[in-house]
Amino acid sequence: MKAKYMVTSGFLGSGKTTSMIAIGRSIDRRGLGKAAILADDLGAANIVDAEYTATTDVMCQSISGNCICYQHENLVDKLHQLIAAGASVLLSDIPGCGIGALDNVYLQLEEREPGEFELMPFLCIADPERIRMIMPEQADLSLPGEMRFLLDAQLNEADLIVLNKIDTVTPERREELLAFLRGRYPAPVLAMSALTGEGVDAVTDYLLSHRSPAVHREIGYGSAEFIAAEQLMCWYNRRVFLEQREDKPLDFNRVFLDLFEELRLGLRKAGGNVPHLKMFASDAAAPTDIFKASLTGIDYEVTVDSRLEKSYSAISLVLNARAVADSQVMAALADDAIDAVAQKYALKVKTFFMESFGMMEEGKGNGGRASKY
Ligand SMILES: Nc1nc2c(ncn2[C@@H]2O[C@H](COP(=O)(O)OP(=O)(O)O)[C@@H](O)[C@H]2O)c(=O)[nH]1
Ligand SMILES: [Mg+2]
Repeated sequence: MKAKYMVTSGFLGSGKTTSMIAIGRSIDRRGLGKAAILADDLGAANIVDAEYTATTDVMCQSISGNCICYQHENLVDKLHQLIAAGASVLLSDIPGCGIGALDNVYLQLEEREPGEFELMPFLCIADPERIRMIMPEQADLSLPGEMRFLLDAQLNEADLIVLNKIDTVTPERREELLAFLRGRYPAPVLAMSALTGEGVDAVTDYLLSHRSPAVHREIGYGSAEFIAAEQLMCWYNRRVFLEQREDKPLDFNRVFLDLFEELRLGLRKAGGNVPHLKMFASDAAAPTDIFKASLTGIDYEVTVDSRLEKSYSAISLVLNARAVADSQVMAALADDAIDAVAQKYALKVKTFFMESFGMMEEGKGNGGRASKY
C-alpha cells in the first residue's frame, strides 16, 4: 500500500508539534496504520521539537537546517527511511513563520515523485488566541501588524483548517471562531484540543479519508508583504550545560522558569516579542524525566508541558526562540538572561551550541558585500 503523507502548517506556537503527536497516537492506538513524524525546523541542530518528539511513543525523525520546502531530495530520502522502518502515515510540519509548502512540497512531490505518496489534506492549525489578530477586532497581541499577512496566508493555503486548543475557550467562543474561519477561508474547518484529545480522532479520520487536490493557490508567497513579515523574525538556538558549582542537587524546574522570566524581561526592554520560546532538558541516564515548556508571547504565562521529577547537580538545556527581534539583540539578551540565573543559582555555564540568525539576514553563509564606494 502507498504511504500517506501530510504537511502541517500554522503559526508559531499554534500546536503543530503537539497535534502531530496526538494525530500519530490516534492512528497507532486505533490500528489505522503506523504513524511517523518528521519534525522540521530551521537551524542546524539542537531543536526542541525534535528532542521532545523523540521522547514520545510515536516513531520520529528530524529534518533540520532549512524548511522542507527547500530540500526536496533530503525530504524524499527521510520519508523513504521512515517507510523502510515500517511507517505508513507520515506527518511533517514546517517551521511556522512561513507559507508556500503547498507549492514547494505537495506540487513538487506530484511533479518529481508522481504516484509515490498519497497526499493527505494540507493541514493548517489555528490558535484561538492568535487568530484574534485577523478577526474584525484586529486584536493587538504585541506582535507587529506584518504578522497578520502570515496568519491569513497560512489559513488560505490549507485544504483543512483545524481550530486547536478548544480546551481554552467556552463553547460559545468556539462557535464564534468556527463561524469566522468558515466564512473567511475556502477550506473545511474542524475543532480539537491536541492537549486533551477532544476531537482528535475525528480530525484524524478526516485526514485519512480525504486527499489533497494539490492545486496551486495564490497566497502571496514571495510578495512584499511576505518579505516584510519574514524580515522581522529571528531564530535563536542554543544548548548550554548548567552545573551547580558545589555539585549540590537543584530543582532545575525553578532555574528554567526563572530563565523564561529573564528572557521575557529582556525582550520587553528591547521592544521585541517571542511568538514561541521553548526549552527542553532531560535526564541523561533515563530520558523519561523531562522538562519541556513553551512561552507563546511575552504577555502570556509559560506553559509547562513536562516537569523534572528529580533534582540534578548539572543538566543540559536546549533553548529555542522564534522571536520578533534583531538576531544579535536576541543573542545578547539571552546571554544576559543566562548570566542572571547562573548567578542566582551558582551555576557554571558551558555553551555547546549557539546560533542566531534573522530570517532574511545577510551574512549567514559565505561571501562578502562589495563596498558601495
Ligand atoms: N491548552 C492547550 N495547549 C496546547 C494545545 N496544543 C498545544 N498546546 C500548547 O501550546 C504550546 C505550543 O505547542 P507546539 O505544539 O509546540 O506548537 P508549534 O510551535 O505549532 O509546534 C505548547 O506549550 C503546547 O503544550 C491544546 O490543544 N490546548
Ligand atoms: Mg513545533
